[in-house]
Amino acid sequence: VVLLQPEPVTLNSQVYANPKCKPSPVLIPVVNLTDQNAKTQIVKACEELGFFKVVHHGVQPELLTRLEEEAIKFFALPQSHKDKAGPADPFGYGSKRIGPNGDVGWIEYILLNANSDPTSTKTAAVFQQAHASFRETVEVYMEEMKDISRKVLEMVAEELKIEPKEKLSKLVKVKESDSCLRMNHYPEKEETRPDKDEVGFGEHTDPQLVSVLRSNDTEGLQICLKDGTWVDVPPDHSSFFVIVGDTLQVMTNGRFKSVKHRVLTNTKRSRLSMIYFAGPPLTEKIAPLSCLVPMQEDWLYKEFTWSQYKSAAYRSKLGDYRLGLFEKQ
Ligand code: GA4
Repeated sequence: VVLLQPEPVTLNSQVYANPKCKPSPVLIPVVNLTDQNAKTQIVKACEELGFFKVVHHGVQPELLTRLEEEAIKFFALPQSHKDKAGPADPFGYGSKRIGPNGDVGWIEYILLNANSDPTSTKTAAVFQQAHASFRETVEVYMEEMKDISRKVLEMVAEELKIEPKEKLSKLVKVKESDSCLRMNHYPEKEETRPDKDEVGFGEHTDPQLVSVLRSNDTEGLQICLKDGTWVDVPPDHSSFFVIVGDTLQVMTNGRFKSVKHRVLTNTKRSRLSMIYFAGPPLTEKIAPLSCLVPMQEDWLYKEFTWSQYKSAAYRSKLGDYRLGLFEKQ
């Protein structure tokens, strides 16, 4: 893991194309999931950045290509077809509007619940409009993403000596876990506004435990360092990026940081990303882990259920600091 290298390094020539973002000397930590030091590297990255890249993850490249192709086909459907699966409520197809409180972005997306909820008519409509094999590909992909989140959380637990050792991973493994998959399509830039960055997806932290992101080879994702600097994340379509969410920040009592991130679109190529948000069951009580922080007076956060946190999130704007409501004074 190489962090904050003193010498500027060439990350990717595309990175320099974004005028809002200076070339950055920061390298994104890379974790080989099969390496015996992976757990130490993961914890270090979660503490320092709340973000890292995963290689040797074991997911077949064909699956990634297949899902990407199916998603491209969906987004290429006539607008009137896609609109039958929208507006997102929060599941289903959404265009430009993100969440219920007025946030917008240069984006269209599909949001799907991992526990395919038969009552969600919007989810059903997505699959009705899509190619027949889309649902199956999505299901296989979600299983793989659940597995990556489980592995990451098991390694975190091992390194931090969390007891019982399935404490974190079981939250994403159980069938009640409230996880979802988002497919984001950032269309090519309009020729009429060639040098203006559009906000594709505004800055925010993810509310869940961890998110696992995969994109095509198009730039746009940026993360915010602790000092407030935004840095480009060079795209890599064969790897995954893991993002620490608010829930893991709370459970580690702030030792891990949920990383602020955003997507700017300033490109002639469209960006396609899929993100799996690994969340706990709705009724799960979230609080700092007593094996890490035995004295309640040292807890930085009040206890809440995931359901309460989610409701609060859906009352907030994308960029709000949602954890503030649950901090102890
Ligand atoms: C951000 C992370 C995930 O994409 C998401 C988003 C959700 C949505 O788009 O429906 C939210 C956003 C996200 C946080 C604040 C609320 C809820 C939009 C919004 C303004 C699916 C999630 O879980 O929280």
